[in-house]
Amino acid sequence: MKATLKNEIIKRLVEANGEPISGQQLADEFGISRTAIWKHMKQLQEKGYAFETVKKRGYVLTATPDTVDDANISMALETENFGSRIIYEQSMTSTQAIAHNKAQEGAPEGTVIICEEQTAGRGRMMREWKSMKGKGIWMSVILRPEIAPYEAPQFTLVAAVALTKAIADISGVQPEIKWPNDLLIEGKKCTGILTELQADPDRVNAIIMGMGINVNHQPNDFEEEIKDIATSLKIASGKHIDRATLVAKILYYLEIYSAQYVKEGFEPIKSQWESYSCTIGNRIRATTLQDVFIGKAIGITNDGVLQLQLDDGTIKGIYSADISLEK
Ligand code: BT5
Repeated sequence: MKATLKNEIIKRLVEANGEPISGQQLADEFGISRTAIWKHMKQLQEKGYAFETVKKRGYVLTATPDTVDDANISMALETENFGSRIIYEQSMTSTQAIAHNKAQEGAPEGTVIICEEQTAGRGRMMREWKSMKGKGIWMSVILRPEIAPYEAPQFTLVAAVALTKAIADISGVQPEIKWPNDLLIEGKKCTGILTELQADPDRVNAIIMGMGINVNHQPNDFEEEIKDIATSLKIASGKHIDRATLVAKILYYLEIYSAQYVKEGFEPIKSQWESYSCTIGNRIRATTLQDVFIGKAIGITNDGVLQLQLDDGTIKGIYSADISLEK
C-alpha cells in the first residue's frame, strides 16, 4: 500500500532541508487543492508536527513529535518494501494479536503494527511484557518467507542480528544476544523477541515477528517486577533516542537479513550472530518445557540449534529454552 498523503508531505518537507515550500507548490505536486494541503497541515500540527510559515514563500518543518507514528517512521525509511504499510495506534492490546488478525486477512510481507503503549503485551508462553507508554518500541512485523515451519525459529536469530545492528547504529551501544530471544546490555534485558507462526503442516503462511525494545526509559520507569533485570537504550547510552529512526533502521536490517536467509540459509548470518552472542563459551542452565540441562554452550548449528556439552561429554541440541548462567 502507498504511504498516505500526509506522510508524503512530511517526507517532502524533510527532503527540502529547511527550504520553504509553498502551499501552491505542494498542491501542484500532489495534485490536490491548496485548501486540501492546508487541512493536512493543520491535522499534522495537531499530531505534534510544527511548521514555520515563511512569509509568501511557504512551509518549513521545524519539529516532529516524539512518536512512532507512520509519518515519522516513513520519513526515515530506507527499505524496498518493509514498512510500506504501517498500522499505528496510540494504544493496542498487543501488536502481536493485531498482526495475527491482519496476517490472516492477507496483509503483505513487511506490514508493521506499532503503538505507543500495549495494555496486554506478551512474551513467550503468555508471560507478561511491560510496554510503557511512549518509552519503547512495541511492534510486530509480518513476514511471508517461503520456508518450512521447522525453519521458523531461526528467524528469531535473524531478527536478533538485525536488532543488534540497528541499535548499535542508532544508539552507539552494542547489545549482546542471549540465545534465543533476548538482547542484553551489561547483563540486563533491553529487548525481547517473540516469533510466532501461521502455518500449514509443510508451509509457513506468515511469521509474526514481535519485538519489544526499552528505548527511553529512566531507571524509575521500570515496574517493580523487572527493575532489577531490565535496562533501556537511554540508560545505557546516556542519550534520548529517536524511536522512529530506530524503527526505520530495524526494518532496513530485517529486510536485508530475512531476504538473505531465504536465499542462502542461516550460515552466512551465523558468524555475525556468534560475534554478538554472550551465550557461547559459557556454562549455562537450559530450562526446557520438560527438563533442565546444565553444560557448556559450545555453539549453534547451521540450523540455529544451541549445542550444549553436558558434563558427561555428550552434546545435546537445544531447540527452545530459557537459559541462565551457571557457576
Ligand atoms: C520475550 O519473552 O522476551 C518476548 C517479548 C516480546 C514483546 C513484543 S512487544 C511487541 C509484540 N507484542 C507483544 O505482545 N509482544 C511482542 P520472554 O523471553 O518470555 O520474556 C518475558 C519476561 O521478560 C517476563 O517474564 C519478564 O521477566 C521480562 N520482561 C517483561 N517486560 C519486560 C521489559 N519491558 N523489559 C525487560 N524485561 C521484561
